[in-house]
Amino acid sequence: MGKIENWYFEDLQETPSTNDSVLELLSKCNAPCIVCAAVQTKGRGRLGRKWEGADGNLYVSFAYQIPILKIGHYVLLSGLAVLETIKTFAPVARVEVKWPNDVFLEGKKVSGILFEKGPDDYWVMGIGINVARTPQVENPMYQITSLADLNVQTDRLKVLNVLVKHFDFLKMQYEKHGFAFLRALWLDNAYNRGKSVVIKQNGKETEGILTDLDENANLVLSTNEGEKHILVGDLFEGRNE
Ligand code: BT5
Repeated sequence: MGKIENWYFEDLQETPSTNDSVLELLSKCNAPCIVCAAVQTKGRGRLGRKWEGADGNLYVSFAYQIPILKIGHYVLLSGLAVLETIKTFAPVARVEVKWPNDVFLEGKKVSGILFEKGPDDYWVMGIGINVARTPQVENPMYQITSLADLNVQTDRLKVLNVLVKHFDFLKMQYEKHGFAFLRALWLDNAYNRGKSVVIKQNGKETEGILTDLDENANLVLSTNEGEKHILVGDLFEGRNE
């Protein structure tokens, strides 16, 4: 077992899902830890969806303690850490956070994040970043890209080291300045802010202008029926541009 900054760390050859492997490491070290893998065979997304891999991409999971009432804040924080990481490697590209915590590069999905509950106060934050290849995905929900598509030459472990630094820094800033700091940074970098969006959830659609985030990190939409606060769902571009 190695270390990255203050995190215990393991890099595996292959695993079904790093979100499961990090729980095994946590049971051994009983402290915040990170597991990544060169190959992930059964990567998962939200709601039972699949996360597709390709050679050279990053699959990584962090296990750390989060107070239950702050989960929404950490969901945003994780997306911002990935956003800053992608910006480090692609400084002139358009990089945005798409609610709740996808990261888009030039309008296409480059990263997805999955939070799952661990033991006690621990949560698992699983992050996939398309580094070296754009994987084949059947009927993707959004267009997909990778750092390699922008001719960025790097490797998954370099990306991971930068990601850990950004995550640690943002977490420290959040602990010092509170949610207002995250909210401002998130809104400055939000995909489709001020534009029409559709949130799909369980076959239900809500359309409105993406205006804000509330204190609990819910999305605030301005709709024909007034302001709506959205807790979960998938965000798509709206029809009334
Ligand atoms: C996510 O789910 O975007 C969360 C993905 C989290 C993956 C990481 S990898 C490390 C850790 N271990 C795991 O097992 N998981 C985490 P969701 O918002 O539900 O989006 C899933 C959808 O994104 C799929 O249905 C596809 O349409 C699309 N997709 C699948 N693979 C993709 C990829 N590599 N790049 C971009 N989009 C992808």
